[in-house]
Amino acid sequence: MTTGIDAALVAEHNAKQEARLQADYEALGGMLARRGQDIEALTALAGRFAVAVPSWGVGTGGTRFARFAGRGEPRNVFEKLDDCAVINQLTRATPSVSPHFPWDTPTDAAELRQHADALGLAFDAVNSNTFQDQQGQEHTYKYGSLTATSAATRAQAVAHNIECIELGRALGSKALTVWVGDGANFPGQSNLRGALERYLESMRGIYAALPDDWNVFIEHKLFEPAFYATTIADWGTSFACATALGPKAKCLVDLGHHAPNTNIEMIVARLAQFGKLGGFHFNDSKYGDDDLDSGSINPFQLFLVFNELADAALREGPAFAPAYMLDQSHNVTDPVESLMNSAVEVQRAYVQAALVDRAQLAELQASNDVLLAAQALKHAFRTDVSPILSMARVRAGGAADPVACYRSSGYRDRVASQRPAKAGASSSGIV
Ligand code: RM4
Ligand code: MN
Ligand code: MN
Repeated sequence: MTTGIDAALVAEHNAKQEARLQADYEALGGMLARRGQDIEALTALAGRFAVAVPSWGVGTGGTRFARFAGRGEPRNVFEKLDDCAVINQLTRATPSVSPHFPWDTPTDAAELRQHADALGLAFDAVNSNTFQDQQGQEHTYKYGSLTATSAATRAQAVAHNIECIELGRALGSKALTVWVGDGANFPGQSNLRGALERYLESMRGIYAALPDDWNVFIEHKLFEPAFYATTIADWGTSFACATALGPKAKCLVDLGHHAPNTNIEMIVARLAQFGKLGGFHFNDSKYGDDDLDSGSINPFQLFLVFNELADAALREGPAFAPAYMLDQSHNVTDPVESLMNSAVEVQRAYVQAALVDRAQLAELQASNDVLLAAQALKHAFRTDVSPILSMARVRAGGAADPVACYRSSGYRDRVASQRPAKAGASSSGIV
């Protein structure tokens, strides 16, 4: 087992940053106090924020053209968890991991859970995979899985999802995320309505296997790998299916799964209003399902999503708790660095949204003061809350500057020597 980063090294890093952080924190605290805001309350809020890390994100990703392997990539789910633990150790914002089966299927689930426990990690939603064939699989998913015209293929896909629920139970998870690439590449290839009817029938089989305290998250995506018509392409279809299935079915919003310029925050508001917002896959995108680092392209959009979430939390009360997960592919950066940075960017949007004076905004909206209402949001978005995020981390035992601390630890060099590259490892694809 790879041990994380030496606590003494983190303490030394924080000691070096202490004077600067204290000065920045006091300056920001003074500025916020003049606006009637309490920095301590915001720091406590930041400390309560958590987003799950995708197990598949700690390996170097790739595209359908190529994959350029990274150094010291985790070779199995245990090593993936070791890397996830480092992300949480330094950010204190990622206490859980979302696993993907069969990529992460352990031979012994109890052993995996023990490993996670020892690292201080829990498991968030489990993900099924019927978008690629696995070795020894009887029926191909080439023409679809939950929507396949072949009943045997559909049954196999349903059985896989039920196995994921069983595994998830053993790991302490409480939700299954279902994303399928099913759809058509040509007009005429598939009966559009028939495919959705088959999807619903398959999902009913999966839904029936959910334990009482579980949810199933339906993840929509506009296109890819189906380029003409994707069966679950949009939030409307996702919402209709979640409604048809029942209260345990909810919608999952992956920020990269929409057409460019889609108003994602409005989708969030709609799903929250009708009680179907299950969770998020955070990432960023310029064109499509780019899986870029959260906040790297459009941080204002991320802020606006959290602005809707803050509004929903106020209206719905403590029962409103969508699952926050990252879903990214790191092709040219160190995945640990990208995931740490991304967790902090999502946390940043969460804290910035809390800066919005909702009562004042409601008044501005009621009096149609368009300019000041827009400025109320911009004002919050422009506030640099970095000292709050750093202080929350340091107080929780994390690092003032996670990437700097990680680099000085030499973790990547250490795992590179412990994890020699696997001969014949995949040269393309997302994992
Ligand atoms: C998909 C989708 C799913 C993820 C796979 C790996 O595009 O975002 O959430 O499980 O990629
Ligand atoms: Mn996703
Ligand atoms: Mn995706």
